[in-house]
This record gives sequence, C-alpha cells and structure tokens, in this order.
Amino acid sequence: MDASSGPVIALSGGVGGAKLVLGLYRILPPDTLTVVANTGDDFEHLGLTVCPDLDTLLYTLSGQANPELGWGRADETWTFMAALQRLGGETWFRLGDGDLATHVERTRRLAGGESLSAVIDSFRRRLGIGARLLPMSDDAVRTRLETDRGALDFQDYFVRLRCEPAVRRLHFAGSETARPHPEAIAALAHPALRAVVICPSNPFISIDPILAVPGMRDTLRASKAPVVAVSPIIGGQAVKGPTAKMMAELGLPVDATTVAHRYADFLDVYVADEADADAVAGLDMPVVLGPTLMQTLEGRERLASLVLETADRVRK
Ligand code: FO1
Repeated sequence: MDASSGPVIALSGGVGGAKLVLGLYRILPPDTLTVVANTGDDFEHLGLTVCPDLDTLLYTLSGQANPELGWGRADETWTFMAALQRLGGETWFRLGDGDLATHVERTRRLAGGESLSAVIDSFRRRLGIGARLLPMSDDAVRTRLETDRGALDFQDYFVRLRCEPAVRRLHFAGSETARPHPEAIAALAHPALRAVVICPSNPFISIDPILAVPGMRDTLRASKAPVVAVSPIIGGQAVKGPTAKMMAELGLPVDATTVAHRYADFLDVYVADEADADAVAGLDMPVVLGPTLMQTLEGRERLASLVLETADRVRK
C-alpha cells in the first residue's frame, strides 16, 4: 500500500480539535479516518450521561454543529431549559431540545448494558458519518481540577464557574484502571498507518486525559507512523478557551513551545502558526509553520492537507 493511502488517526477534544477533524474528514476517504476522543469532560447531569467532546465530533462531522456556541446543535430550541427553569431545576448547564435526545438515548442504551463505544458507533452510522469515532476508553475517566477554590469536577470548573478559578493541578479520576479502547490501540499499531494527528485541542484538559489512559502514550511512542501535533496556541494566545490561562497558572511559558514539550516523547513533527515562528525557533524537533487559524471550511481543509503532507515528508 502506498504510504499516502494508509489510515489516519486523530486524537481530539471538542471545538478546536473537531475543526481539524472535519478538515481531515473532507480530504480523506471517510473510512480511512479514526478519531479517538477525550471523555474526561463526560459527566452525569440531570440523570443523563453527557459526553461533550464525542457529541461535538458527532455534530461537526454530520453537519449539525452550532458554530456560534462551539458545542451543541445548530438551529437548536430551548423549550426544555425554559420549562426546567420554571420548575426551579438546575439550568447552569444548557441542554438544547435536540441535544437532549442524544443524552436520553445514550443514557438508556448504557443502562441497557451497551458500551459507550457501541452507542457512539451506532449514532455515527445513523448520522451518516463514514469515519470511525472512538471514546478513548469505555471505562469512566473524569477530569478533576485542584484550584484556588478547592477541588472541582470538570464541568463545575468549565461551565458553572466559567474557568475562573486558578488551576493548580489536574488529575484524571479512573485513568489508572481504565482500559484504552482496543480498536484505538489496534489502529495506532496498524502497519500501514499514515499518520497520527494530535489536534489543536487544549493539552491539559483534552489531550492529557487521552494520554493518561494506560497504554496510549506507550503505543504512541512505539508508533511506526509519523506523529504530528498542531499547536492550539496562535500568536502566543489560545484561539478559544482557557489553554493560555492554564499555562500561566501552572507556571509554564505561555507560548506554542509548551505544547510541543508536553508531547516531546512521542512527537515527530510540530505544526505551529506562522505568527509563532520566533517562539518555536529554538525547539529541538522538526517544526513546520503554516496558517493554523481555521476560520473557514477551506482553512480546515488547508490545514488538514498541510498536516498530512508534513507526515508524509517525515515518514520514518
Ligand atoms: N459549554 C458551556 O460553556 N455552557 C453550556 O451550557 C454547555 C452545555 C453543553 C451541553 C452539551 C454539550 O455536549 C456541551 C455543552 N457545553 C457547554 C460544552 C462543554 O462544557 C465542553 O465540555 C467544553 O466546551 C469543553 O470541551
């Protein structure tokens, strides 16, 4: 098999990662792409299992994503939330009416004994998505943060407190005993694998939980395929979300090099933005500069092409 027709794996969180995943999906034969998603943001809310990053990927790849919010569905209605508010229910985490169907059906099927990956695989097929979408593990892993306001569950920190508390430390409860999804490990070890793409997601809350699942990091280190990461930092700032704020709070340099250093043990090449040329100049690894801000569909496809071309060039 020619290297440039082999399978591709992307490790992704929600919003930022999903943009590059969509670019990859649009330029590759759909069945060559496998996406391994962070489930550290998942939680139980109102009796439902909510999986934000998996759902952002499902909605993005099926053309239903809400571009303004960055999560949930486009053209959503909010009757459920309004009714819940009238009853004095919890409304800090907003579940749209259509989105609610995803959580209700997932929760019902999980309670019936199906694995999360089986439920997601069924949803993505029903939604006409040709790429494989895998949770990093079928076992529960939950991101928790130690902050200046005490220990917080991820969604309490992220949504209820709008990322305001200063983060001191993160940990991924359940990761010690979680089993990586076997298809993810098999895909990473595939002899014809073309590339592993680490999407421009927040390294602390989106990619680190995936790497914390036993076996993931070792399999990446041993991968024969090129591992390419795309910087989520552009011009020294995060495009969206708390990445830069967390870097500062954790005592790390607020620039694109911090992300590259976190992945240094398995990374073959780092794709950074042209605006960060000076910051990454001293990095002790191959770096490719390009336009990494994905404001349009074309921008997503262009970055996806650059990432794959880069992988093909550094092929071991
Ligand atoms: N993010 C918010 O900032 N506010 C919300 O009310 C909210 C609701 C929500 C509902 C379903 C879902 O899948 C995601 C939702 N998110 C919301 C995003 C979620 O918190 C993500 O974990 C973060 O965006 C980090 O990826």
